[in-house]
Amino acid sequence: MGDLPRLPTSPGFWRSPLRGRWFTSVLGLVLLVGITVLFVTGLVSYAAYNPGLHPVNDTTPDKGILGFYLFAWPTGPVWLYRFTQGLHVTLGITLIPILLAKLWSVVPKLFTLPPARSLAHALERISLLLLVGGGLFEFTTGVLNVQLDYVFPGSFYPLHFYGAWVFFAAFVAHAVLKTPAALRTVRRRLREGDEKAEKAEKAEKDADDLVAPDPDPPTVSRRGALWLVGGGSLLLFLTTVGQSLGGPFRRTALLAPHGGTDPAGGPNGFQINKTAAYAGIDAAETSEEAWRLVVTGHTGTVRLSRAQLLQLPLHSSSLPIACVEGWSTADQWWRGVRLRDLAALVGYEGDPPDVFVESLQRHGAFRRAALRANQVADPRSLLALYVNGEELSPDHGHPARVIVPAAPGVLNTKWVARLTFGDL
Ligand SMILES: Nc1nc2c(c(=O)[nH]1)N[C@H]1C(S)=C(S)[C@@H](COP(=O)(O)O)O[C@H]1N2
Ligand SMILES: [Mo]
Repeated sequence: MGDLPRLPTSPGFWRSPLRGRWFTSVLGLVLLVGITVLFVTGLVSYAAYNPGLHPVNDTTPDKGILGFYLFAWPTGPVWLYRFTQGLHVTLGITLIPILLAKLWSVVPKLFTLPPARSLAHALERISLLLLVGGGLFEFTTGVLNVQLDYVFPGSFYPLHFYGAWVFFAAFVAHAVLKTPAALRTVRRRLREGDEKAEKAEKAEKDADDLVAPDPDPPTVSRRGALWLVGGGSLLLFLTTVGQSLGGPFRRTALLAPHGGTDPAGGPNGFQINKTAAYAGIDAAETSEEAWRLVVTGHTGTVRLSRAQLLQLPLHSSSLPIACVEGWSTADQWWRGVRLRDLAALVGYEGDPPDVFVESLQRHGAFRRAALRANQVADPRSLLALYVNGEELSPDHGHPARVIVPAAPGVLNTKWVARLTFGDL
């Protein structure tokens, strides 16, 4: 014996007795379901921006045929984006321990020599690099966007979108190759006295290339290790999900960004994304004397002071704000003028068109947005002047903001200055 193998390329280097097909298969099957849901809800999130409607809505303008699936985002149920994006972010965070445990369980395979035995083997290993690299990239960019307002060079959106396609392509190839064997490994149950099955099991165990040839003594069983990983996931889930449930649960979201210890305690009683100061909104521009809403359509342009707006029929709707970052608010009680009534002021009776919304903000990605005709037509879509029985606070968009059912927060433009109706 004497010399212990020291290099990771030697199988003897890896000594955990936990590694083996069963452990890897259980984690792999959880990821099979989880990552598929992440991919679908991620694509859905991009569609919810209505990127085909206008370039300002499009966070990934060079997507080409990868946008083949885009569809017009509906306005109901009102909690639609709350649900899809809450699921996307909460699930992504919950799966982190599973992903890391899965990578750990197969890490010896990344080091096996020779690097390639054949062309097929070389291709398989390249696809594994895309799988591992793509997975780490998607989880890292996602978490950074949620937690840190992002720190990567370039926009989060295209990186996360293209990364998702690369990752998911490698993931599908991997799943097609590995799922049948993983299912067999997990399902295997021996009937008493079934010699054939016993022999098959023994043969499979001998062929288990994930088992360490020279393992250390166990400190925890494989089942115990799985419980540990699952417990980590559960803990992340419980400290994250409250940000998507809102209301009293918001306080349980210890890991959630924004809002500090009392996220519901802000002005108007719900959380703020960007403040008026951050957006560079000058109080002089929002005053009763200075502010005018400029509404344009095919019959011309109308300028309305806030007092004149208040002369129009006011309506209420209970709608949440749901951010791409995964957090959302419970329904808030908004009051204001229907977008379709404003369209009617400039010549669109009955069948309103799309609208382009611009705010007082001069810089920043979300200072303007386009809304589709179905969003304008919905009677719950408002240019809100009040929320929860009070004037809109400066941070929530005073003097007026858009609120549209089922849409991502990005489309709920604050500090609105101009509405331009017409087909976009
Ligand atoms: N003008 C303007 N409107 C905006 C934004 C912005 O940066 N500028 N952010 C949007 C985003 S991303 C979200 S999630 C919501 C948040 O609304 P709240 O701060 O009132 O909670 O406002 C939206 N409206
Ligand atoms: Mo947002």
